[in-house]
This record gives sequence, structure tokens and C-alpha cells, in this order.
Amino acid sequence: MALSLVIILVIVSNVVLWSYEMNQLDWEKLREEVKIANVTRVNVTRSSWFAAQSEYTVNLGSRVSGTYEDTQVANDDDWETFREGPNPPIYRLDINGTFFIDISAYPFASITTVEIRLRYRARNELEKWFLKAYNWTAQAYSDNGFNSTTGHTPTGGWDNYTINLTNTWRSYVRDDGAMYVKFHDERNDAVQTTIDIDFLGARAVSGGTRFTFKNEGSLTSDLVSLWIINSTNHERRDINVFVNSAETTIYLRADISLPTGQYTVKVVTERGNTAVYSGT
Ligand SMILES: [Ca+2]
Ligand SMILES: [Ca+2]
Repeated sequence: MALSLVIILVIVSNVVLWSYEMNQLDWEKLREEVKIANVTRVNVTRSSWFAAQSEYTVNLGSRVSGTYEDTQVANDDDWETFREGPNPPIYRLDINGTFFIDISAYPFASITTVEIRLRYRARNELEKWFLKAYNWTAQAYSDNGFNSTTGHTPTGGWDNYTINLTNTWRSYVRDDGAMYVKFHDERNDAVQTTIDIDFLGARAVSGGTRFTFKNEGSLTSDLVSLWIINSTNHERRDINVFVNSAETTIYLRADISLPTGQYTVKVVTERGNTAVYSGT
């Protein structure tokens, strides 16, 4: 009898607690009022190039002539020359340099991606050449996520090779803007190739979409998903944006470009409310 009383008490108190919580959530959901005040495109801009500020580290092969300063400006008739080593039939070249994205001028929040450009001359066309960067998360050199990972086939004359780190760029840029960029050959081979590097540098690309969220409710709202919708595409992103009561928050996404023509932006809050914005 006493046991049944206890069980009934537990059940009743749980139901009361549960309905109280439900009411609390319902009440909060009703009080929430988030609006998308504005959505605008931000034009794509590119920073100046950031070149090596110290001598390259030569891991395989050797430096023949010139200095890192000769690789700071493109098309200026100054270059630094490296040669594969150490001996036949094993000829390799592997060098890396340190580059700094100026994050005081180009804050992370404004960066869409990073580009790396090489202007070089390989004195034969027998093997491909690769650019990689140090991935600070994986703690290794990598080209994972780059738009080009298959290397560049030289023509024997001066060549430009530009790669783009797509939306993985953040893993390759340290918090202070540092990037380690590696240039290396394809494989062991029997022909000793001489390489002239006229230019090697990295730059930041900015642009994307700016969202203005306005909280007209009395509670802080957590925006958890963002949809970009047009007639052909429904694109959903997980976000985590807090907007305080009576405040306006600017949210910049460098990796989102608005579609051309009519589109709708939708945000969903953690409480399950939705705000919609239509634009062209
Ligand atoms: Ca080689
Ligand atoms: Ca040069």
C-alpha cells in the first residue's frame, strides 16, 4: 500500500513537472520573435599577395642561386633556383616556406578562401609539380580540399600555377595568419631537374553574404539552421548564432553566395520558430 502510494506520487509529480516544462517551452516559443531584417551580397575582393619573408627550407635537393627575395615579385627577371638531389637515379626536390596572411587587414570572419600562386620554370617536362600547405588540424602537409590536387605539368618555359583552398582554408592558416607552403616534385626519377621560382605567394579572398538578424522578442534566440532556397536549390546550413533580446546581429558568411534571381532565406531557431526573407 505504502509502495503504491510512493509510485503514484512519483508519477504525479513527474507529470506535473513535465507539463510545467512543456508550458514553459510553449510560452518561450510564443514569446520569441526573430526577423531577418536584411540579406546582402558582399563583393568578392582579393588581398595583395603575401610572399615569403625568410629563406625556404630545402628538405630534398639543393638551392643553387638566388634568395627568397627573388620569389617575392612576379615577372621581374629575378628568381631563385633549386635543383633536384641527391644523386641518380633518385632525384627529388622538396622545399617549404612561411607565409603570413595579414589578419589585421583581413580578419578571418571576412575571408572566403585562400589562393596560392606559383610562377616557376622546370627545365624539363618529365614530372609533375605539387603545392601543399601545412594543415594545422591534421599536423601534416596536405592538399586535402584544394581545388587542384593532381599537380601541375610544366611546359619547360615559365608557368603559372594557382590553387584555391576552397572552404578548407581555415585548417591551413594558423590563428596568427601563418601558412607553411610546400613545393615538391612528383617522384624519384633519373633526370636531375633544375627549377627556377620567380614567384610564390598566398592571398586572402573575401566576399559572400551578409545577414542582418533582429530579435524583437523578450528572450535571447539561438538560430540553428539557415536555408537558402530558390526554384532549383534548397541549401541548408547548420549555424549557431545567438541574438539577444531587442538587438540586431550582423552575420557574415564568406562561403555562401546568394543565387541569382528570386531567392528566399529562412532561419530556424532552437525553439522551432522560423523567420523568412525574400529577395532578388
Ligand atoms: Ca623527381
Ligand atoms: Ca621574381
